[in-house]
Amino acid sequence: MGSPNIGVIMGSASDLPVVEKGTPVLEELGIEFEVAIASAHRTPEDVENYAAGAASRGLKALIAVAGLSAALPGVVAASTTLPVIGVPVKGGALDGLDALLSIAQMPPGVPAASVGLNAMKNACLMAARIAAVAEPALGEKLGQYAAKEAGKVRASREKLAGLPAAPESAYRKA
Ligand code: RP5
Repeated sequence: MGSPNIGVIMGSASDLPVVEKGTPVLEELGIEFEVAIASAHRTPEDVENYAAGAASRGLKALIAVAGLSAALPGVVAASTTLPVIGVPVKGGALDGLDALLSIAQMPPGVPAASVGLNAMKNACLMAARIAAVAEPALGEKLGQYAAKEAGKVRASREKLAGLPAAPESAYRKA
């Protein structure tokens, strides 16, 4: 067990179901990660300390998961120079639109990337791509992962049986 490369911080334990939908891809890629719970509004000092110390602990990218006003990714981004990927959690009165916009609409000078609502797998893959910049072997694994995903799409065309499906040649360069 090496030291974690990726930190996943969530605003509440209620975000765990979203987190657990994505972290298996980090395990599949063999990436060490850690998970944390800290609220930008209820434990702000914990968030700032976690973010400020993340780089010195060897983390390469942070994924911040939050719903409602979703201040967490922005507060994390304000306390580190590591890349921060925000995951807006679907739910609440506005079904997550508030969280999505809160993450995406950061003020200039404090960048936080955002993926789509509950898109934890993409956040994990983006963090993996960031870590792979310094780790070619991980880039290879990401290539293999993409090839596997492409194979699933191609294999799914068999479901078009009985329908006027496009010929396989249609998917190849003329
Ligand atoms: C956010 O408020 C959390 O990330 C969570 O998505 C939402 C609700 O938090 P709880 O009331 O479930 O603790 O800060």
